Amino acid sequence: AGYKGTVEVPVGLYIDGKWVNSVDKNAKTIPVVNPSTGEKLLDLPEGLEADVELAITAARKAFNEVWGLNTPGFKRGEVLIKVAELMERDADILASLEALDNGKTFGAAKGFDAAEAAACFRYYAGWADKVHGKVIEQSNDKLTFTRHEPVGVCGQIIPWNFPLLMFAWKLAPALASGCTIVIKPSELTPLTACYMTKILKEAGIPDGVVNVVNGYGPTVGNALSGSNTIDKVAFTGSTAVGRKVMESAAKSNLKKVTLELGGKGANIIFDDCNLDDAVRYAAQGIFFNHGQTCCAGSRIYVQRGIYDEFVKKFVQVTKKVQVGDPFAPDTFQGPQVSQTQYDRIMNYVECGKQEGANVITGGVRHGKTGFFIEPTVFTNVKPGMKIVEEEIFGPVVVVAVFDTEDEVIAAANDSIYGLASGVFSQNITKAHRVAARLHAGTVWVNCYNELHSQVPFGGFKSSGIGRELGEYAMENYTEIKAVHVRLTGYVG
Ligand code: TXE
Repeated sequence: AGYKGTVEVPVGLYIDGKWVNSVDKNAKTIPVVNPSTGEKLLDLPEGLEADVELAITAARKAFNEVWGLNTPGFKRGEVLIKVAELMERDADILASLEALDNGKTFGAAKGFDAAEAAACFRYYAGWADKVHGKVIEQSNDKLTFTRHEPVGVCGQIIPWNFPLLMFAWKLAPALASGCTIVIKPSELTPLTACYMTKILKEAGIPDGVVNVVNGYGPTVGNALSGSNTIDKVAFTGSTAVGRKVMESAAKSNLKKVTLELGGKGANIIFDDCNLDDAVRYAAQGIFFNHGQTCCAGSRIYVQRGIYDEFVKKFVQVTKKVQVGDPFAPDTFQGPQVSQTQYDRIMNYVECGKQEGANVITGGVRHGKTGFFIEPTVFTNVKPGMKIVEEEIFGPVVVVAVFDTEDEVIAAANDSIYGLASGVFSQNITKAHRVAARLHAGTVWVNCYNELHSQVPFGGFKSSGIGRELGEYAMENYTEIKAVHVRLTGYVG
């Protein structure tokens, strides 16, 4: 599977509509590695702080002169539809780049990442001409209304687990609102963002409206969050870096901040569930995207009555997860994204063994080259273990047993994170009650990992601030101005 032709990918910085290299002589290159082989694909020219400044200047000019309220909403919408159409035209190319760079399977990259990313642009195209304020009735001598204005220039920092989809989640609502953007892809997975610059240009996004500055976090990322001239920063990544982003924002101009951070999803399986469905969703909930998903169901809690049977069936399904070449049609799980992530995950596996948990399948490297890990299931886990508390971000799941609803709610909520959870039960009353009691931004009932552009996504607690997607994301990119108009003379 995969795209068979030849394509040109502009691997540099995209500033003010031009593909350029850094203006800083000290700029070096970023090695971009194919995680399936561990070999270097190319050296990508890095950007530095001076490039961020140029990109911000271009974005400010575009905001003041071209985009924002200079382009009516329906026109912005038309361009976003065009972006979606071109992404659909080039889906094979985008999916192949994603598979090469990130290691996700071509099938998932095309069927999920590229498709959902295009759908996200299409969805926000519909919002672009529906940014409305309100008239607030006061009295006959006064007109009061609100304007929902674009925030301005936005800095956006995205991770490597869904490079193209995160690019879309960030760009689409910001562009629909009328904002202009400087975005930093992850240094590990820059290729789809590089290709997207061609699509943005072809679709008619005016120069300067979107600027892509590739580079590392402490340089380019920090220059965005610490800028005094950027109006808002949106970040997806680790909770540790999210803290830094918020701190830099606070120390600079107090720009608006939205954060989408880590998770440790609790997936609760009651003994009155449809067991076969629960097993399949639980496996998909953790192994989708090789476990590199912030909302992964990485803690499975199973009620005692079905625990043994669940574990038996879950191990059978886990053993059937095909690990291997992302371009092979039957592969479900490719490599982890990098050596660093591979090492991190294997350290957690070792740690789990030392803490006394049992590996009942997996726990070892898959193959000899690349960063592949066998899907891994731990049982005999206890609260307080690192593998129960910390985000592993790999194909590693812990399965625990519970007796009562109160007990499992307490265990599920006993986490610094609150991104997503699952509930499996055929008892509709119980399922709703449990969904309401879980401290999480998303609760899936009798399903897992369902994401739609229309539905908000984000975290309680240390999983983040704000919501992406849906109508809610438009709020992240708009400022509300209250205008009071006195219709009579001076009132003392
Ligand atoms: O993430 P980082 P890493 C979690 C997951 C993973 C762990 C580490 O648990 O194992 O984080 O991954 C940029 N200022 N998630 O270290 O560093 C960086 O260049 C500004 C969960 O790769 O947070 C990249 O573009 N930006 C997560 C982005 O932050 C900085 C997805 C994310 O990388 C920066 C990824 C700085 N000082 C990892 N330092 C999710 N929520 O889905 C780095 N960056």
